[in-house]
Amino acid sequence: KFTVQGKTVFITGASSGIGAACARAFAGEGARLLLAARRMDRLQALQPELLNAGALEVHLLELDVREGPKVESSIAGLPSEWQAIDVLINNAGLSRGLDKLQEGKPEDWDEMIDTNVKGLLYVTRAVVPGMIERGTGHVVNLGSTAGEMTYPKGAVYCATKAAERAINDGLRQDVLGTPLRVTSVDPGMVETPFSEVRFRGDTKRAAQVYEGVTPLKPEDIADAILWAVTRPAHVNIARILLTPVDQANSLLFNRKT
Ligand code: NDP
Ligand code: 8X3
Repeated sequence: KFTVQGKTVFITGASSGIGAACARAFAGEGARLLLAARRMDRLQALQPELLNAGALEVHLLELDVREGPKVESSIAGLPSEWQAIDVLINNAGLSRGLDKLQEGKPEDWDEMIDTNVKGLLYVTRAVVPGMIERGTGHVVNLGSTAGEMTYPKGAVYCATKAAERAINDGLRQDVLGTPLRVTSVDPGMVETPFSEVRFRGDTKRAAQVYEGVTPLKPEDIADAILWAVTRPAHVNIARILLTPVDQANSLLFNRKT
């Protein structure tokens, strides 16, 4: 088994939902946590709990993954003891709106593409060369059932997750011959602030998304990620697709309402 005790785990989007759950899961294994997001107050509020849960050390990084040059300089400028990243969890991401393509807002498209696709690329580009140099590393990317099957009014969000899938598979091919591992974790419906973000704070509309089903919890995704990372060093889990029992794919749900 690959142990994460004392290893440096970099999680983007650690201020909420799945990223925060990953921070808790890896804290419980005694990892050193490098946590990034735009909302530093959220990360600061999480820090004492993570140290109590067993994290060896926690370092916080204010980062907007959309800002390419800043991503590069922030990661290159980390204190030396935080430079050797063992595990990168590319989790930062979002959806904006649920609109027919012909009625969609280009600014929503930009935000999703800039964050979910370009942001993921920028962070990966800044971290992977060091992993190759040190001869160790695991990149975990957050995909989605949305990347497998497009749903109505979701073309652009779904496209970003289809892109994640191609990038995940491409990176695995490009690091072949190194000891690096590359995994995509692709959840279906997970109850997090994701829908509140999608509907720009409309909590009533967000709550409807989860009505009549038992969704996944962020901890379920963190558990799958921790499992993939802790396989023996010669085992690469290429992809994990997980849904609630009430969900068959990105279009088909068992709603009890
Ligand atoms: P949340 O809204 O709870 O968390 C999203 C995280 O991403 C926040 O920590 C946010 O931090 C961060 N983030 C967003 N934009 C940026 C940015 N520009 N720079 C840095 N960080 C950013 O949603 P989830 O936890 O649900 O989502 C996490 C990932 O999981 C996303 O990639 C999402 O697409 C994916 N996913 C979610 C599913 C779900 O049903 N919830 C299902 C499948 C995949 P901050 O705002 O502080 O910067
Ligand atoms: C998030 C799941 O179905 O809301 O990726 O797009 S979905």
